Amino acid sequence: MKRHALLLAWLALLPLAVHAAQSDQVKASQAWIRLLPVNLPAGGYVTLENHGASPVTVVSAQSTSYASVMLHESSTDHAGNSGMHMLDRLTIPARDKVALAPAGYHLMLQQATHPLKPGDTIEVTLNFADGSHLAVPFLIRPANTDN
Ligand SMILES: [Cu+2]
Repeated sequence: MKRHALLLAWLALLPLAVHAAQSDQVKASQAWIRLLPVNLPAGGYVTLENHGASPVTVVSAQSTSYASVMLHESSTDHAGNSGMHMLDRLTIPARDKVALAPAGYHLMLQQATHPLKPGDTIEVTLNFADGSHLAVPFLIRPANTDN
């Protein structure tokens, strides 16, 4: 009887195993970085579209071109002061999209590991909650780029 219960438990887990990797459900587009002078932290922007039937969650990001990449959200408090805070995850609902854009969600890239100039393309890897990864090319654009 015990063995039967174990088998049932195992079968219940099967649907999870056949789920596509979160990275396979996501299409990244319009990825760019606003390059600021004197090695100031740069904002990274991208539209993430989830084509899957289940939500996907970005838990971190990294790049060989920056020492640190964080998920941030810009916000304005009731007094009108703007600031930003770190997010430890960003979820994209099933069949929906989330835009990382100026004044909202963004990647904060700090300490470039090599000289960068407008027109360059660097790779940023997004890490998902299920352990899958998506490497996204980001175009480096000048500081005065319009949103
Ligand atoms: Cu930020």
